Amino acid sequence: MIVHNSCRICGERDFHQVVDFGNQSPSNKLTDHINSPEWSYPLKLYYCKNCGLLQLLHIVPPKILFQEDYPYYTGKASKTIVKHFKDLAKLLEKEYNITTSDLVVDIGGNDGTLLSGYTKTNRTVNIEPSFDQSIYSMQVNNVMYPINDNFTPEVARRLVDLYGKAKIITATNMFAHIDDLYSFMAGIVYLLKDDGVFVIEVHHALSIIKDMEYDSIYHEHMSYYTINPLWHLAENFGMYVSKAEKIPIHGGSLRIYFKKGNEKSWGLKIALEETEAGLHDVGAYDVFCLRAEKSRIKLHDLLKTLTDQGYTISGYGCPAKANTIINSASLGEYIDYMIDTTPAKQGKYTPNSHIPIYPTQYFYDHPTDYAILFPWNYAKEILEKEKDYKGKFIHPLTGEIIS
Ligand code: JHZ
Repeated sequence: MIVHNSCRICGERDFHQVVDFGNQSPSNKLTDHINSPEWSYPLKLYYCKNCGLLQLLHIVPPKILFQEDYPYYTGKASKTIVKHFKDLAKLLEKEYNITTSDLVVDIGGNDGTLLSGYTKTNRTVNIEPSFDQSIYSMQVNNVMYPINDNFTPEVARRLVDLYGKAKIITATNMFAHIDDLYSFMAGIVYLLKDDGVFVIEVHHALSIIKDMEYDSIYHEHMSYYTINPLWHLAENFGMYVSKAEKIPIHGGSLRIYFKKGNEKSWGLKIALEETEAGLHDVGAYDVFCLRAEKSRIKLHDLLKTLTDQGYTISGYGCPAKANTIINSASLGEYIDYMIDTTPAKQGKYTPNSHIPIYPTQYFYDHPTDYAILFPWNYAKEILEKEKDYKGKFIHPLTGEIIS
């Protein structure tokens, strides 16, 4: 484990501790057996008082987090996210006039879902550290060049030598996973054409703090972004933010477009909203910490009461964020089982709490009185699909009964 003592973006050392979840196993490290050995690492979130970046300073080696048996498959996660990424590819290829000769790159492209959405070029590159995912992206989603590696300047150089520079580079739901942002951005500058665009999507720290989405805090997410640190980063690399949008995915995310040049960055309206929400003031983080603690106590007490009354409880879906909630609120003993649509998660056990994970059919064959809707970000899709469920869904953050 690496322990930093300075901010990943501005290098300053003045931090405010936001939350401390103690030692936790990484959320996607599902175990094969109930007694498999597990490693835990501190899970603590800090706020940089200089540039405002929310970040973890205790870093689990990326090899452990992303290379070995990474079980998250975008294409299996939800219809909503698949549509989201295919729509993004279509939008980008239209906006940037992509033609057959253009190279498009997705970094941390997972199973290739986003790249499968391009229709104007098939020169697609997926730079993906997980071996299984990169093979899958080629076999199932027709990615032309799967590169099984982490993205570094060296990989960028190799890519340019082999296939030329890229017109579009995307990094969605992986930009928060990068520890060495300076090496990463140097690679982007090298790989991107001068008139190209680099697009990222990250969970917005404003949503995390305002809507108390504390479950987004886990080892994979090393940074939690507001606009200011992204401006800072762009400027350091001769780039600017050419567009900044708030999008609803994952409970509220940012979609940021970076281009080469020294123009003034966009995103002021979002930055003002962040200021109004108090995100430049440590008080907002103390309030967040208290609200998260209350939420955990409320959920714990609800599950205990229901169990004492003889009701049964399952977890509907096993996203990574479920494990932050289960472990930080000590819910393991109240949840009989979890189900998940992802084959790579089925037959395994949740980290630390050791709850078995089954395919969705198990939920129909062994219905519980209550089911915790851990992927609350897909509530609409799930509630539509499960309208015949006789039990009740529980929202894991508010502790409210949904149906
Ligand atoms: P989901 C992901 O996190 C992955 P996760 C990653 N860590 C990241 O950075 C964030 O997104 C932003 C299951 N499910 O997307 C499938 C059902 O079982 O909310 C998935 O395992 N039945 C890279 O893992 C999970 O829920 C269903 O009907 O926290 C959803 O995972 C549906 C709709 C989903 O994010």
